[in-house]
Amino acid sequence: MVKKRDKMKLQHVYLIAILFLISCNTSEKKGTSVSDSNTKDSLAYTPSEIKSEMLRSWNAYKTYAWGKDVLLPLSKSGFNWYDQSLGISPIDAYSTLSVMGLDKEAKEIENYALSMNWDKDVYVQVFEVNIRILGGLLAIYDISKNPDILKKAIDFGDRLLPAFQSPTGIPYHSVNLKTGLTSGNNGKGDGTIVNTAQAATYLFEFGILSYYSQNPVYYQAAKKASLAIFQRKSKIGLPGDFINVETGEWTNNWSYLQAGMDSYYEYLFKSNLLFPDPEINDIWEYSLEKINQYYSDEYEGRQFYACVDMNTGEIVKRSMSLYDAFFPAIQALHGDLENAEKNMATWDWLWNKYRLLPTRYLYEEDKIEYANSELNPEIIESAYYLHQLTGKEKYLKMIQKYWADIKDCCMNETAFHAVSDVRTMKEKDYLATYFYAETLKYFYLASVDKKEFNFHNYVFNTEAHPFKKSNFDPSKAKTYLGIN
Ligand code: DMJ
Repeated sequence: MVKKRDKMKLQHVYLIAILFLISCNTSEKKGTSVSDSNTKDSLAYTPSEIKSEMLRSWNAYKTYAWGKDVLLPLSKSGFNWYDQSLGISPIDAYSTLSVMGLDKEAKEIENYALSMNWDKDVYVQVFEVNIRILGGLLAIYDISKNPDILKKAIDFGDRLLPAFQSPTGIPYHSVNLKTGLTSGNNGKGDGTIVNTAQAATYLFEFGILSYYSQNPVYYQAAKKASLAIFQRKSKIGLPGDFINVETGEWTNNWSYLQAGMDSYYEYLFKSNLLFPDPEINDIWEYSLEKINQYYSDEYEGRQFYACVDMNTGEIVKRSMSLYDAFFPAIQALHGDLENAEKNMATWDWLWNKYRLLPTRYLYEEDKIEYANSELNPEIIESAYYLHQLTGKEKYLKMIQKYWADIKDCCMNETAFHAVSDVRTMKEKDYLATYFYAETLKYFYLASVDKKEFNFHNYVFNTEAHPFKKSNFDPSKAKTYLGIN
């Protein structure tokens, strides 16, 4: 079947050929090609289009999955991560509905969050619920200033704290929200083995929770976990990717930017933007140097970041996962635009190969390792940051292309759906909660005016919940977070 987008492209080719025959000299003189302006015009979208797609997808959740964690858009039903629902989609969706000015829908979620009772006898993944539920609740509070929401966030944070009571201070994989017992299973043991992102992606949300509750206990727990990872770096200065939270021994010695380590690095950088902490900032600066020294891999003229051995720095696998597309955003915000732009060009190249990113791709072998795509946000996030920070039109065009491709492959009568293989675009019955929290938010923000949302005034958590910098006074933060 010829895809809609392919048909559009064919029409453009004919149009361009005709225009070229008629007036090739003129277009050469102007220095802009006809194809450029055609592509731009045909792919441009308006904020109201994204807003109405958000509303349509949100209403689909309400119709078919209300009260469940996730919408299954093909079977038109819902799905819970655990035995009981944690309301993950609604809590994740709030900040996007709110930035879009969909206040009635946002208020509905605020009330829903107030009705949640966290005293649930379920083991939850500490990492996942921290970025989505605690991050989501804090975003609701940051925007609504409803003190009862803050109480809900504190209650939730208190229920995560027992996970950090390990001999190393690194949290166990899972914690029971009711009993505080730790356990769970991530497929590698009994909950004592976690990956580095699960170990140390807490500085940001726990910092905000400490700030608003004026109780350093949360930030201090998060900081202890991040320090525990950093202090166990190898002789050449790299952390590994899996660790035993009780013995502090690495159980795997690979090191990379991909899922499993990504947000450890992200939070070393981002938490400093809200809560300057010299100790964490030094660790970030040190880590960035090591990333550039060891992960950076210029291969066949493109900038990649490889998987390396934490002890030798040797490349063990030339692969990229769609999650590490977050890194150009971090590089750009840090001020390294040169590397950010090179890195972004590589992600865009991979997107153009498949018109979506596969979950993992082996660039040396030119082969897909995991072919599914859950409509993840990272590549859009990075293009958005680069557009904001360089002002270059080409990044907006990339975002417009990503939106056109996502509509083409993955929009259905219900909402949107994931795909199980980017080569065949086979539909998958799942709509990740971060599609609401992140993917649609970045598309929307990329298309609105600075007056509506000024990128420079916010810092986003790893789930794209935006926090206004002016809400946090750095001198108060020192006391509230216990920063020396
Ligand atoms: C999100 O849940 C977060 O961004 C997380 O850090 C990893 N990536 C997913 C979306 O791809």
